[in-house]
Formats: sequence, C-alpha cells, structure tokens
Amino acid sequence: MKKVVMFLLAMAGMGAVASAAYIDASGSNTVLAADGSSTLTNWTLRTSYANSGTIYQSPTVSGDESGALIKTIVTGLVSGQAYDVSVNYWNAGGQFWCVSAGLSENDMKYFADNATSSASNLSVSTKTGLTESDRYELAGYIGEAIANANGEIVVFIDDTKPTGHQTYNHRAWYDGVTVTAVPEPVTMSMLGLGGLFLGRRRK
Ligand SMILES: [Ca+2]
Ligand SMILES: [Ca+2]
Repeated sequence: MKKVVMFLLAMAGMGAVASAAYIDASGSNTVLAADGSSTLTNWTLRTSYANSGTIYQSPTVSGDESGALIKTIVTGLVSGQAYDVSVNYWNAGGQFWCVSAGLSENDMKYFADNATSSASNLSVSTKTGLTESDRYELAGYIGEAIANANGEIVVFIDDTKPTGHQTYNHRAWYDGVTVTAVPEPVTMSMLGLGGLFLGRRRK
C-alpha cells in the first residue's frame, strides 16, 4: 500500500507541470523579431504599470501601428513538452486597446476585449481578474506549442489592429505570456492505471 501511495504522490507531482506560469516580457527575453536586436522599434517600456511594474506600449503615436514585430523567448521549459500559450495584455475602460500574437510570424491572431471590440477576426480573450485603476488585464489564447530542444518557445507580438476594430485609441499594452503544460496522453494513461491498481488493492 505504501508503494501505491508513493506512486500516486509521484503522479501528482508530475501533474504539477500543468499549472500555468506567467512570464513577464522584459529586456532579457523580448527582442526585435527581425534581427534579435534589443531595440524594440516604436515600443515604449513604461514603468509603474501591470505585472512586474512594466508594460510595453505601442504605438508611440496614437492611432498608428508603427510598433515593430517583436518576440518573447520563453525559456526553462521541458524539451518536447506541449504547452498552451496565451498573450497577456491590457485594456482600459471605454477604450479599445488590442494586440496581435502568434507562434509564427506568418500566423498571427488578433486580440481585443471581445465584449467591446467591433472587429470581425478576433480570437478569444478572457479577463484574468488583474486590474489597476480603470484598466484590466486580458489573456488571449494563441495556441499549443512544443518546447524545442533548448526548452524554448518563441511568441511573436505586434500591434496590428484587428479588421474592423475601433480606430479610437487602439494602442497595445503588451505585458507577457502565459504557458501551461498540456498533460501528455501517456501521463493520463498512467494515472488511470494507478487508480485501477489502488482500487484493486482496496478490495
Ligand atoms: Ca510587465
Ligand atoms: Ca506593427
């Protein structure tokens, strides 16, 4: 019986990798997509806002989409492991901030508050519950990615406006990304076998 309990505890430990991890965008993990430069053209790093007290804002001029394509490199992941990836960004009451994000620069998704945006090509965002003043954080689901041989996943970010989205103040406030390990089928099978084993021992 003791072995069974230890086995189940070990499985519970494996299940812990499914918990979500937030990775704040910073100068140490976010670069210009084109050449890896640390100069994020027309993105301004503002302080005293959002997670870790930092937010990347684009554009620098209201109404344009001059912010360059950038990328955040998530490190420290399990090589070969699948992860659900979301982008964390902000909106303010009565405004229409948006962001685009993708696992490939050729496959970008568009995000804004689904409840207020008039865009026609939005992917789903959900409020995370984090607020500051009249601003609130949203998480937009980008997709599933497999961590590469170095345990990394690259997330591309831009300030491109969704189709039909309001033109008034559609700045982007990009905060970071969230990764959540997707339980592997083999793990689920082992959990099932563990449960069966425990059930038989109890009889
Ligand atoms: Ca931040
Ligand atoms: Ca842009």
